[in-house]
Amino acid sequence: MYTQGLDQKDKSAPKREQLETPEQLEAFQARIDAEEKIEAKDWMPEAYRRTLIRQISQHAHSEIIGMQPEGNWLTRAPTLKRKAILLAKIQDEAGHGLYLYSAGETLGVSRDQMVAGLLSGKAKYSSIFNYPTLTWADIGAIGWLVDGAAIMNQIPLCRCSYGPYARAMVRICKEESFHQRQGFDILRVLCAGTAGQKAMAQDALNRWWWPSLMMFGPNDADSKHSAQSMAWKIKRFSNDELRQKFVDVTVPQAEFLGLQVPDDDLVFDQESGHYRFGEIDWQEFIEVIKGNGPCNRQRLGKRRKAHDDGEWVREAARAYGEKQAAKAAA
Ligand code: FAQ
Repeated sequence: MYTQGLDQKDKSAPKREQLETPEQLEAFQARIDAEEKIEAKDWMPEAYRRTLIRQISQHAHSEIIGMQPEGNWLTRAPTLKRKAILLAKIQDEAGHGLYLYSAGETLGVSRDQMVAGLLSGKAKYSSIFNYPTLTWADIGAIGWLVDGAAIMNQIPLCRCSYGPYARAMVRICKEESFHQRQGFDILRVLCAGTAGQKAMAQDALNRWWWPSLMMFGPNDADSKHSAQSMAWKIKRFSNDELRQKFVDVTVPQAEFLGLQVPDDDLVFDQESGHYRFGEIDWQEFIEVIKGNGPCNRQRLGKRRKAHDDGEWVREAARAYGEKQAAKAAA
């Protein structure tokens, strides 16, 4: 059904790659090393283009699927004000998805192809959005931890070597920063409330802490794309470096809230100035990205239904386009 996947485009890629000369590759790397931005019409190695399409489309899909866990609480937000804020945040995420699909399109892949990759299950989206939002405190935890982790990863992407992606990230990061604060504020209020409210906040932290650390991807030793992506300055920091920065910033915030980070091995190392933390359950991470997380089927099922329900809109737009074209030709 969803057949216009990314891989169709990729079939011709090795042929184009074979035409690349060492001089072209060297000149390209020299531009990267000189911190020049690569723009859509510039020459680029096919593997660079493919890496960007993979990362940008996965990033866009994450923003779109990421609307679902929070959407679950729109009708049950505790006050009108919280509801209005949550609605605005979720709309921002949709906007991020759209800027990112546009950035992806500059690399010669259509939005339809990228969306088909998501709907067919071929393209990944962030593991974090396959966990359920069981209580209102989960909405606080998503803003504080998930948007917090997203910012940590995305601020360096504002300096990504590919211009259209880097520029899209500037606005996205400003909005994510507001999202992070609104999440922290939800938890701040709950933590200053009744014992039951504080317990709800603690329970949310217990469930979201480890999946948030997984957002940064596998450990550096197991990250198959990191070395090349860093050489091309798509990524500026490794997965483990960003995860460490996130832990260092977030643990004092948990302490401020009076919450306990669910990690018995967590300890501040005076010498390095960093927190040391326990081992991530990588088996859980692998299962989630293989499609076996608690909500994977529900998330993709809902997205496919939304896509199918929207078919009449696409059909109407096509018919209108044809009418306009016929009129112009007459
Ligand atoms: N989930 O070699 P690496 C947000 C995959 S946006 C699923 O280390 P790379 C906003 C990876 O794709 C959150 N898959 O890969 C929001 C690769 O598989 P592949 C999304 C993961 O690309 C908030 C394989 O594992 N942010 O939260 C994950 O160098 C609230 C090997 O990994 C971005 O996408 C994972 N967590 O580094 C929205 C940021 N981690 O493709 C709504 C841009 C790794 O070979 C509500 N992306 N994999 O089949 C990146 O920075 C990078 O792509 C990484 C992964 C760091 C995610």
